[in-house]
Amino acid sequence: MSDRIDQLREDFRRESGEVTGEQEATALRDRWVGRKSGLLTAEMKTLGRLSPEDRRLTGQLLNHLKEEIEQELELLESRFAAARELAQLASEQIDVTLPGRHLPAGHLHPITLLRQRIEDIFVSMGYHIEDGPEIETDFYNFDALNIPAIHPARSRQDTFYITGKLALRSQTSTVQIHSMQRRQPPLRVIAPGRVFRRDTPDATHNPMFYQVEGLLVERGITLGDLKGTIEEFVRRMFGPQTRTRFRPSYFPFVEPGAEIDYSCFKCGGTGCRVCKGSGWIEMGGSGMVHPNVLRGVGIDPDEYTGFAFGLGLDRLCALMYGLDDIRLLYENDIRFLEQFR
Ligand code: 2NL
Repeated sequence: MSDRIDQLREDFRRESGEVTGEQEATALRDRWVGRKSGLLTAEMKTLGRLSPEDRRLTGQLLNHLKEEIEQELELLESRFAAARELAQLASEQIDVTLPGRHLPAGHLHPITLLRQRIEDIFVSMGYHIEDGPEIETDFYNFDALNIPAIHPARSRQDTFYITGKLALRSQTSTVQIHSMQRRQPPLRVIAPGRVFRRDTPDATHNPMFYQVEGLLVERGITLGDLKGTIEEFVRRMFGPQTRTRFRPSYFPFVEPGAEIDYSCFKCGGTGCRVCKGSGWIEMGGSGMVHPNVLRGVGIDPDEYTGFAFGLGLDRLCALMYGLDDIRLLYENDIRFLEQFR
């Protein structure tokens, strides 16, 4: 009997030595220790036919062989399972040092960047940002602003008319006229937007450009409030050392009116290429809102006073970024725009 068991052992060893893969190992397990038709299982079932003496001895030998076989099968299976795992890991390996894929993302236009900086400063001083139509009646564009019927700004030479009464707005004051009609003072409004004037395009002119206008109407407002507000604005915009200068000027919608200059952000006032040697840069116009303008929107100029100002973004943008031609801002040349990323 023990010869037979030795033979079985030898057979198993030979067969296990020929196994080359996981499936073959499983087949080997079925063939030898499978519950139904395993060779060893069948051998165990013959034990019942033996004498108690032989059964004990043969049983021991068979159990011993079974343990050997189980051990060997487990060894084979774990070896192939480990190999499979390694192969899978190798196939799923990723190189974490590879550079990422570049996702192209957009960015803001330089005029937008500038507009947002200005808006942030005035919002922090309590102003609301307001918007309005780019096509206006001549009431909002001219009459409400105290611009005389014969004023050259009304001419077909200077303004883009659509019909006799409708035109592309030539300043965003139109938005502020709407604001004053809609709401009662106290009022603090910023009106950024596009405006249109019939200019021949050149390095410093474009028939469409961007403006920010501001308007404050409250009780007891004076020219001092205008100067203080503008001084605060230019310091926040160009740095705390920036000085401001007001030159008397005339606009039909204010009285008195003034042009605002600020000390050059490049040279600080000593004179350079940016300020053309003068030390000063023109910012825009301003003044105390004309009583006729207030009356026109139903505000009593004896009860309320206010100031207003307007500044252009295009030339400011060109100065700040060193552009020699404002038309660059509208050509949408990607090589130009990408520099503001
Ligand atoms: C300029 C001139 C200015 C205003 C704009 C204004 C608006 C209202 C009433 C009174 Cl609703 N005034 N705006 C005042 C003075 C000057 O701008 O040269 N802008 C670039």
